[in-house]
Amino acid sequence: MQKAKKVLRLIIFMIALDLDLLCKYKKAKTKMQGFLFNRIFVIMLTLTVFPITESWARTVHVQPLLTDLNNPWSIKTDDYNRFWITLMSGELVIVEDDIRQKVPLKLDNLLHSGQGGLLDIILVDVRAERVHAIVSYAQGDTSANRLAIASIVLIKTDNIWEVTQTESVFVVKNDKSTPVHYAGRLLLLPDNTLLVNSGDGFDYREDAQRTSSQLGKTLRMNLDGTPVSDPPFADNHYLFSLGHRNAQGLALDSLGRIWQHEHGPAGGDEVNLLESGANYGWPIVTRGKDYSGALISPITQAEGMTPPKVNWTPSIAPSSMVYYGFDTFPELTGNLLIGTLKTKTIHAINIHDDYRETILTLPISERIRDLTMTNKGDVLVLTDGGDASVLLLTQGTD
Ligand SMILES: [Ca+2]
Repeated sequence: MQKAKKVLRLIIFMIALDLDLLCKYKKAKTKMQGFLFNRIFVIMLTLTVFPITESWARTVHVQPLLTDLNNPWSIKTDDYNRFWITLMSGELVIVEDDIRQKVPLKLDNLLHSGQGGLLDIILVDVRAERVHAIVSYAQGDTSANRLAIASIVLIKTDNIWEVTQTESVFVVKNDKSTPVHYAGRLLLLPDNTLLVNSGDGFDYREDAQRTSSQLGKTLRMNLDGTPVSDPPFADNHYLFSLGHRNAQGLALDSLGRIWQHEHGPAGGDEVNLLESGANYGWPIVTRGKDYSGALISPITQAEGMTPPKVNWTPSIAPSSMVYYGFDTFPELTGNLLIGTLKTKTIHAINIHDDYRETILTLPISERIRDLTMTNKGDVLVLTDGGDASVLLLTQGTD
């Protein structure tokens, strides 16, 4: 019976996807037809709810909202119920009233290769027809590239969004020849400064311990890219913390504490409580191994190096994190929600209850690229890859 239900849901989902493709074809013909097909698509998907089987999450429903996203990296929502989704190719997908627009960001010297491309976006100032955002992206070529930060202004005129301003904010000063381990996650702090995860570039892991290098660090700066007035390291005013590998998660909790997660190698994925000036150990202290199986370090703790609050060995490949402060899903209140590429699930970590972990398995097994929340506390999941989707998790009934 369960199997028959699964097959039926899969068939409905496939029909919905086909309808979405048809919708796009029709939309090319006339806007009104596209609008109608979009409506039908949304109604179809509303009927396609997927109950989750875990006991704590028995009332959660998963509803696909958007499909056919080509290698997205980040999703944000705003007070106008719009979605802002970055594509690694350098475009921003803006979804407003079921209409989607793709806006090229005109980033200086964007490198779309390997793990590089347009990465994260944060919305700094949001109005109905004007948005100021900050993005992170890979810049350069495959022999010399780096993480860069840009400020963009988007204006809506006659329902069309356009970039009217793109300015470089910051460029990581150390070039690397590997198009991987950019990290790239951004977080706006309450004091209006910006935190940036800068990766170790894979082949440059020793740099994570060098205060002279900006690789393998959390960086902090003003929104215009100038250094902050209270830097913890005298010799490099952009460093906030060091000893990181490839961090793709940053979140603030209800107490204003900063949480970060990072990919370990084979094992050693971590959640860290970030503090200014602290050293988080990589690559001297790790519970992970090299992909070859070789031990990276026999040391799992050391004086002066802050241990993780949570460690996963084997790896889960954490890609995204939000702090869940809503009570829409009471079981999740006070948890960090962490989306993963490897286990294709959401790991909920209760930071107010001894880091108790709950795993939410989604009925659609996809690598998760990013997470965010709606204003009502529903959870939005952005999947990974060339045919990615946005899934809406809502509270249903038993
Ligand atoms: Ca560590």
